[in-house]
Amino acid sequence: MNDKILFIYPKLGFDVKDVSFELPMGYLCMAAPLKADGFDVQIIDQRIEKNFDLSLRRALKEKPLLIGLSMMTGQQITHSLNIAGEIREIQPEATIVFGGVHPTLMPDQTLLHPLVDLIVRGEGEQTILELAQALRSDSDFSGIEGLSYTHDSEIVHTPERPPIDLNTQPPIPYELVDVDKYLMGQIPGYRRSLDVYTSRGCPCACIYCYNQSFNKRRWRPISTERILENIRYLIDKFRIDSMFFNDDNMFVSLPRVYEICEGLHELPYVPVWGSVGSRVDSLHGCDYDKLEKSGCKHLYIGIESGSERILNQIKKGITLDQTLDVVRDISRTDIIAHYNFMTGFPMETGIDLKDTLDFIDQIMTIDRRAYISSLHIATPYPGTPYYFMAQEYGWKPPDSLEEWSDIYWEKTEMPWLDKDYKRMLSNISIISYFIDHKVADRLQGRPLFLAGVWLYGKLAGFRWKHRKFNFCPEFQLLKRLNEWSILE
Ligand code: B12
Repeated sequence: MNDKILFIYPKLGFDVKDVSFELPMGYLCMAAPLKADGFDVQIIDQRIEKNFDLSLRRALKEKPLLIGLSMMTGQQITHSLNIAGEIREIQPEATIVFGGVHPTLMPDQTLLHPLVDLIVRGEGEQTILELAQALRSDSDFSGIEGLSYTHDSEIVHTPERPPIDLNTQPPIPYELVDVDKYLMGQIPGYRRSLDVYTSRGCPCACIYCYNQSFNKRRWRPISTERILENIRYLIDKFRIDSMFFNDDNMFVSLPRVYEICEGLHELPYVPVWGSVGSRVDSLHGCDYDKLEKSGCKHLYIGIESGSERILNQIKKGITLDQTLDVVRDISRTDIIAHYNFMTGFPMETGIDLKDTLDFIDQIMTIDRRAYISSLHIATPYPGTPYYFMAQEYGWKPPDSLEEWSDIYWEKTEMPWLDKDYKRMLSNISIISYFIDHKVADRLQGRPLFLAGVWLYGKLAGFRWKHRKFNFCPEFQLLKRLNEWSILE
């Protein structure tokens, strides 16, 4: 009986060690129930593997029962399809299953691609287990929830699978990957950071986010006990000194966050931590003392716009006053806040843009240590209300799966942004890298780069202060630096 499951994590397109090499968490989560049921799971990460082709060929020799490939919207689609093509050439009879955010949200168009005939929609843990069991016993899989496939040239979608119970999943088998290769130094002074999840989903309605379709605005916390067990394991096994909570929205319930914070003190030692998904409305009134005492160092907070009108239109659910309260509160702590902003919505006027830039200045005046995450142009991703809104403003979505590979904020053509305006927004994005300390903080210990960044910071500061964003010939050089992976 063949019980080999092979998961391959395709490159993302922006693959920089220490910056974007995060654990293939989707695969690790799916491997947990598979392993518990006796399946032999192998994970190959194209970003990490020195000789990827050789590793792939070796793994295929074992004739896996099922091969899984992930797809996030963007370049990962091309890499995923290239790998599928290679597998088909070597082993035409292989069962290849695609999963992840993109196939879940665009199953019909994805299935039109000749290399795709089977998709797992949504959370994969239970669906892949049932599919693997069906394949192992050579039985029919048409009764399994959460699948989309082609049958006699017809597309079939089985009913949607209800969300899984996150608290009854077997422990995540991290040892299936070489964890050392994923340890990162995201917090200055700490080199052994990994991602941890404390919940899935988000109840909010932001129009640019995948959550409304993917998680149906449901928020599901993992029990504090399990979270702490997971962290204890990461400490014991991999000696992590830091961690990033990568949830969509970690702070939905402050009492739960405080409970996690208190629990951290019971561990052999407390790793410092950051959180990627934090909202102003949830943080409003937060007891930061509790967070700091438990090792909190960084919080990423989505503000998106300095225009109340735009905040309302994108259904962000926060106000500028609320935001300033949070900025003031955090400025009194040692926590570094990363404030995220977006630009380029079709309803955004020059005045809204100016309001956003002015608001950023206001934040930086209140909190001189705050980081401003580089401003990106909002992108109409599948499954978001913005995907439909953008079409009302004349945006044409890609006609095929391959074309989704080119959807990325810098590349995507938006009819409401003329060439010069779009270039200016891209320039603002690059300049915003340098208006705070974030790049310099990351470059501690690399004096030559640091000097260059300090020097360019002066020019960027001048440009920012005088809003001179149109003619920036120095960006060719900066693009090269980016390729050398020193920017956040
Ligand atoms: C970590 C992360 C990253 C990492 C990369 C991930 C990695 N492994 O290294 C980094 C930081 C590099 C990254 C980059 C980007 N990301 Co990102 N990222 C995430 C984040 C926060 C967590 C991903 C994760 O591990 N989730 C936990 C696991 C358990 O969930 P999962 O991966 O979805 O997997 C489950 C299912 O999807 C399914 N599944 C997944 N794969 C497969 C495969 C098979 C075969 C099967 C059966 C099932 C299956 O089963 C899994 C278990 O239930 C998500 C948001 C989120 N909370 O998920 C955004 C998210 C995936 N990112 C997103 C985006 C937009 C980006 C960027 C484009 C952002 C940008 N503007 O630069 C870039 C991509 C740049 C590029 N081209 O390289 C979007 C994707 C939208 C879309 N339509 O695809 C998300 C959803 C964020 C959002 N709110 O919109 N990201």
